[in-house]
Amino acid sequence: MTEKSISVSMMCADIFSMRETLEALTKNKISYLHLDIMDGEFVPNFTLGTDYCRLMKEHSEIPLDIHLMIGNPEKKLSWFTFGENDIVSVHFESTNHPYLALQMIRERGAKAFLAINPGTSASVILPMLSVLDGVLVMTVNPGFAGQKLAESTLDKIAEVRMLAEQAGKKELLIEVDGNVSFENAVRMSRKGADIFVAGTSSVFRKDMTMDVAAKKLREAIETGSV
Ligand code: S6P
Ligand code: MG
Repeated sequence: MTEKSISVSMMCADIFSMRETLEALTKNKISYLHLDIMDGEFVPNFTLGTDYCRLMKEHSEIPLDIHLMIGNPEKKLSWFTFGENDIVSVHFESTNHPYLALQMIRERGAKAFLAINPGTSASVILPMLSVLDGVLVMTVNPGFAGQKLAESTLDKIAEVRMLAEQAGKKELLIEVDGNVSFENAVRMSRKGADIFVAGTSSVFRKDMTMDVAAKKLREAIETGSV
């Protein structure tokens, strides 16, 4: 089985204490920095951008996990700093050319993930399995932090896992993004998720320190209980 890992949602981090946050994330052995890129069209919000990616690459050793919520990402990939060991996700719903976008990500040595919205069926991954390293199952509507879990997405995690195994692609990674609380992480882990995006529901909670929250989340995903 693949080792389970945590990717922290940087749009939830306090920009005024970024240096301390990056040190704390390294100390807590966080696997990825999840960078939400929005264009105000594909989703109704703006968040992080190209300079933010570049700066994170310059100031942290932690691999990037770039989540592109932008229209026609294949036309804009060259704007972003990423390479080997990084993950880049493009949305199935954001382009007529998801296959091409995934190929372009892999050509740069990064891991290509297909992101699917709560209303998109798991089966859309099938024609793209050969150019995919992972699937990002959105467990809330993309656009905002602090939302409530879309319950139907839990079974979709298991469906993605089943489809990949049936196709002989056991190594396919499944990432979950949205309301990954300690309790929901347990449920997602049991359904077969590998990478957990940690935002205001866990690592950036106001009522506990990052050290405590990261430890609790890791226990939840590894042991399957809270
Ligand atoms: C939402 C975005 C996510 C959020 C994350 C926040 O569009 O893709 O990555 O930042 O879900 O986490 P939480 O725990 O506040 O839902
Ligand atoms: Mg995201």
